[in-house]
Amino acid sequence: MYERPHVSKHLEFPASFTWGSATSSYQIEGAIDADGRVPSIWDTFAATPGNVQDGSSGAEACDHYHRYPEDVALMRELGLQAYRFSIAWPRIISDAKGTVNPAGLDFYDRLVDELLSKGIRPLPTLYHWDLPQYLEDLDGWVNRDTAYRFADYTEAVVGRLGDRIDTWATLNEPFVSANHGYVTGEHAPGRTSMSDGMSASHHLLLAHGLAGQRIRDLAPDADLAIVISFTPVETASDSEDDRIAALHQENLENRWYSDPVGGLGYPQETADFYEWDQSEVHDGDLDIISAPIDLLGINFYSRSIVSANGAEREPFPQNTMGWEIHPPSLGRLLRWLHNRYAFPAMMITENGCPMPDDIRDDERVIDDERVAYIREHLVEVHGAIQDGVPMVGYLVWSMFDNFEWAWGYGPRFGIVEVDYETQKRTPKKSALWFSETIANNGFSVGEA
Ligand code: IFM
Repeated sequence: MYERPHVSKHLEFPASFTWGSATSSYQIEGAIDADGRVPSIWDTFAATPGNVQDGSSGAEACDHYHRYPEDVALMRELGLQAYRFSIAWPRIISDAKGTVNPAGLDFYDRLVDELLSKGIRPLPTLYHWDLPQYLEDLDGWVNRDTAYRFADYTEAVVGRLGDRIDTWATLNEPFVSANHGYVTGEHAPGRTSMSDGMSASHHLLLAHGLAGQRIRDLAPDADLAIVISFTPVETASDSEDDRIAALHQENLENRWYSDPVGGLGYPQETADFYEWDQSEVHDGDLDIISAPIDLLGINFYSRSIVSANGAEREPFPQNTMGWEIHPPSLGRLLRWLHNRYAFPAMMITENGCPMPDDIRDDERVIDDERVAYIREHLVEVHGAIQDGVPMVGYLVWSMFDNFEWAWGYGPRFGIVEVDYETQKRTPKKSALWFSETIANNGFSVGEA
């Protein structure tokens, strides 16, 4: 068991610290045929039996597309200061020719206005895995042209919303897009080729860089961000084989994206190990990718313990998806990121956990384990801030229970329970705790 850090009783966060929650388009919106939306790779993937554990899809999800006023009102009630959502590319660009769908933009226009009218800062991410199917039909992220299509899509969105957005995030977790989508096949589009995964990773990063240029041109006052997932890797033993396995896992999962964005290029030993000749990397690409960002979004859930013969886990507590709960890894990660890259600011753009949620009083889920998870991770964020790490906010994943990709609706990450039969939203105990934490800009250690 890790030892809980010894901390003073009340943890106060900086006055400018931003508290909020996060979601993504395909996981909550539903309304997949509304107002000219075209199919995404997730509609196609989920329609194939066996791809999603419970056979479900995001077709209805939380019906947020229609219920957003009620959802924003609940955010306001809880006192959230920011809301991170993603924009669905298939709602905005209808075909490979680049036809813009104004009705799709209208939805996000309404959502942004609704948030602003309630004093909530909109934090959009431009790509959270729902690639239009027509682009996958042209080879998806393996096709360099997709990066340029992403920049055009970005231009359409920033052109419409740019007057009200202070921070744009380009991609969410490019590692998962490239790895799960093109290497392991566990996510859409379900392809299984290491070399396709390498191409996809580079084109995703290129897309980030090209979109960043459009954002800088169209919204020069806005901050530019990318959201990267980090799962710190530890080696299962000191053996040479385990050490090498851990090194490549660490490079692939954690440095593959942040190193090029931070100006360090791709981790060469791992590129060599996978015999990636980098022929996709054209002259100038790495400069485009490493153009300065203002904010690094960090998604953190767990760590990995890696051995040459497959991951070995120690018996630490795990969430319902089998991910180890290990808050100290977050504190270490934040210090490491700051030392390695010194990005001007960093924000936790996702952190949370699926729990059984099987204890309730008459009204709500009593999710003390989720409260403990969030609190212990916030202790780590607070500790990093004390050490000078420029952490500017924390967004809990997720605002709502929602469609957890290949797991379907089984895992529940929300601080707000969603009854998928009735679409009723009920804040869990964690939502009330989070609300109080926001109101106090901190919390006392030891309370639950
Ligand atoms: O639900 C996902 C989210 O879409 C991206 N980050 C991890 C979450 C939990 O798996």
